[in-house]
Amino acid sequence: MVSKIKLVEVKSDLGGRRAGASLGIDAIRIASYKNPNNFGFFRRFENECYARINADNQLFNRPNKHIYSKKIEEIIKIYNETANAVSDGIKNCDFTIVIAGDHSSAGGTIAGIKKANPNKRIGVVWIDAHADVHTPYTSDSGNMHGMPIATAIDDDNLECKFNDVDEETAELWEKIKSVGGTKKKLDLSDVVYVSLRDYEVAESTLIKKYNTKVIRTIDLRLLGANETAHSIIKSLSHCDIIYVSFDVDSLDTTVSMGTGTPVADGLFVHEAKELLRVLSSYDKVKCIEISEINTTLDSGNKMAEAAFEILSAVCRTIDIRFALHN
Ligand SMILES: [Mn+2]
Repeated sequence: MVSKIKLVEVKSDLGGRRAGASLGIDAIRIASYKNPNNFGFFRRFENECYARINADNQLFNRPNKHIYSKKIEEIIKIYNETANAVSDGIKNCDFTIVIAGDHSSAGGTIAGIKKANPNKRIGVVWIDAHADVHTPYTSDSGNMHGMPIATAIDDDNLECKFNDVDEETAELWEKIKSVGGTKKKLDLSDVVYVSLRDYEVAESTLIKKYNTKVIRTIDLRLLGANETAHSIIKSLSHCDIIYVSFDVDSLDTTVSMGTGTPVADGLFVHEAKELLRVLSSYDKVKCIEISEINTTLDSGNKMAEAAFEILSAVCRTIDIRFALHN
């Protein structure tokens, strides 16, 4: 049986340093045409369960008014639209998949999950080379794709304050944190990081403060992706609903360089695929996001092809999950 999966496409590259992440949305569709068996794969989403949020090709068309949270005004708009689309998916569809450009959209996704479930405890599996828990007060770059988790935990990490943030930026930061109805949407101790390997002291201070679980690439490889997935769900068993955020820079640089901030020593495709397949077999997992495919930095369309392989495995698993229930 085919389940009712909501697809939310967030076509934006506003949160990163390099333009092109917004093209990842179309690159993954093109990747689906490589194998004739997959022709028509995206047709299943052409129903009431579909939303596309369009802000492509704006990275260098907008001035940088706020250097510690670049493009924050535009990104607040994306947060609101993403939150509404995701909230609707969580409430009215069997499962929600977000395919995003840069990873800043994930804060909007978390806001949407919280909006749909204000009284539920949210757990997050963050599969990413980066911790994405910077705030305008701690960020070196001011790029908002490094801040999505920080917009959800209501802790600005002022102990590690590094920037002298102006009043307007501070106000906009409070505004973006409020999307979804509450500033505290998530406890950082309810996040599990997978393949985290490139982060700053300010971020590791927060990770230590909340005793957040970090599964390194080597840990996953030694235990196996399948067992790792089960252990993650077990460690989030006190949470009511689980969101899996997959930044393709969690993948190893030998897989592809088609992402804004590639980092060595990442996951292989078969590991990420098995991890996401097993995670999505659990009923508590309601939403998965794939982000940061940048084909302009790739040779061929390798990263999108890897992401599509993982996406189709997730969809197959969701279909099986719902067939078992119906
Ligand atoms: Mn990320």
